[in-house]
Amino acid sequence: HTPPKPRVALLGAPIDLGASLRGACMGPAALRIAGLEEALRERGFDVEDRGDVAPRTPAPQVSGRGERARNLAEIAAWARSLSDAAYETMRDGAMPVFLGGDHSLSMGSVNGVARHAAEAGRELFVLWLDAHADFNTPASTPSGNMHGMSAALLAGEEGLEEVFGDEPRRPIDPANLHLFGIRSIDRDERNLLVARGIDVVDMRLIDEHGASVLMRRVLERVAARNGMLHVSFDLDALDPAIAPGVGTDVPGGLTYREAHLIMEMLHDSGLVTSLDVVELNPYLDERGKSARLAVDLVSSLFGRQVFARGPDNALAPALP
Ligand code: 4U7
Ligand code: MN
Ligand code: MN
Ligand code: MN
Repeated sequence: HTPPKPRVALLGAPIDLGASLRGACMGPAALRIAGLEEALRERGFDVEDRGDVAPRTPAPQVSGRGERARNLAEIAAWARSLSDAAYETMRDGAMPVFLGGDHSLSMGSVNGVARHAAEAGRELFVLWLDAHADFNTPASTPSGNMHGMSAALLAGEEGLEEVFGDEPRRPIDPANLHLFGIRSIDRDERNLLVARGIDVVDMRLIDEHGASVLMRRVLERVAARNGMLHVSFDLDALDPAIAPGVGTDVPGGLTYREAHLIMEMLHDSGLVTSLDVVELNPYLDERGKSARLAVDLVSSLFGRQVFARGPDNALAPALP
C-alpha cells in the first residue's frame, strides 16, 4: 500500500540578523526560484507556498544583550511568529518546510513543532545537519551571533529566556537532539555539549563508519519510540565545494553522495514530519549552485530516487 502523502506547506523566513554576514534573507526567494515548489509537486505532494512569515510586530520588549546576543529583539519577534506558524501548520495536518534565512529561525520553527508534538502525545526528535553545533549561549558565544545558539535554546539551555518571554516555550529533551556533520565547535560550547551528553556525530565518525550506519542508528531510535522527527538542515553541513552559498563555511563537509544518501534514508524512514532548510546566502552563492543543490536534496528527502524500489520504499532488512 502507499501511505497518503502529507500536504506540504512552504514557509519563508527571510531572516539574517542572527548571522554576522547579511544576505540569508534572500534565501527563501532563491529556493523558490530554484524550483522547490515544482520539485515537490513533481513528487506528487499537495504543496502550498504560504509566502514569507511576518515577524511579530511590534517587536517584543526584550532587554538588549549588546554583543552577547546580537539583535535579540528582532530574533525574538521572528521566533515567536515562526513558532506559531509551525504549531498551527502541524495542527492542521500539514508538513511545514521552513525556508531560511539564518539558523536562528529554528528557535521558532522547532519550538512550534515541539508544542504540537507534546499536544499529540508524541516524542520529538531533532536531526541537526550542520558543520556547527549551534550550542552556544550568551555566556559561551565567541561571536554574539544567535544562529550559533539555536540548538542550545531548543535543548533548554539558560540565558535566552527573553526569546519567548511569556509565550509558550517547549524545550526538547537533550537526549533527542542528534547533531550530524559537525566539524566546528567552540571551546565553551564543547564543554556544554559534553556536560549535557549531546549526541555529536562529527565528520570524523562519518569518515570512519560511513553516513549510512550513523543515520540508521538515529532513525532506529526514533522509530523504536514512535517519535516524530524534525530535520534542521543547515546547508553548511555540505562541503563548501558543492555548496559555497553559506556565510560560515568550513572545509571537510558532507559530499554530494553522502548528503543524498542521508536524504534518501530520511525519506525511506517515513519518520520526518517537519523540515528547516537554512543558511542559504544567495549573495555568496555561485550562479545558484547551492540553491539548486538544496532543491535537489529536498527532492531526495521527499522521495526522489534513482531506481524505485517498491511502493513503500522499505529499508533493506537488517542483517541477521
Ligand atoms: B550556523 C560559531 F564561533 N560557532 O557561535 C558562533 F564559529 O547556524 C559559528 O551553524 C556559528 O551557521 C554558526 O558564532 C551558526 C563560530
Ligand atoms: Mn547552523
Ligand atoms: Mn552551520
Ligand atoms: Mn552558517
